[in-house]
Amino acid sequence: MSEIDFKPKLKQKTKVQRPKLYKVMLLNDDYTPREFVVLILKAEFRLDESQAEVVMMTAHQKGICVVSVYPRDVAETKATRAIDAAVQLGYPLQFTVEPE
Ligand code: NFA
Repeated sequence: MSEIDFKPKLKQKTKVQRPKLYKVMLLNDDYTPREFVVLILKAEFRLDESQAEVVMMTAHQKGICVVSVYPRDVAETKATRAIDAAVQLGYPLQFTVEPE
C-alpha cells in the first residue's frame, strides 16, 4: 500500500549483562552467641533486626540458612569480613558463598 513503514528492519537487541548471583550462607555452630550472629547480620549484611533474628534462628535450627544474594565479589567480601569479625572474638562462625 501507500503507507510508509517506519519500523526499523533490524531490531537492536539490548544486551544487559546480568551478573551471576551468589548466595552467602550462614552455618550453625555450638559456640557463637546468638546476639553476635544477629549483630553481624545487621552490620555486614544490612538485615534489619527481625530479618537477622529469622536468619540466625533458621541456621540455628536447620544448620544452614541463606543470608542474601550478591554478585560474586560482594558476596565473598562480605563473607570474609563477617568471618574476620568473628575470629577477632574467638568465635568459629562460618559463612560460605555458592552460586545461586
Ligand atoms: N547455635 C548458636 C548458639 O546456640 C547460635 C548460632 C546461630 C551460631 C546461627 C551460628 C549460626 N549459641
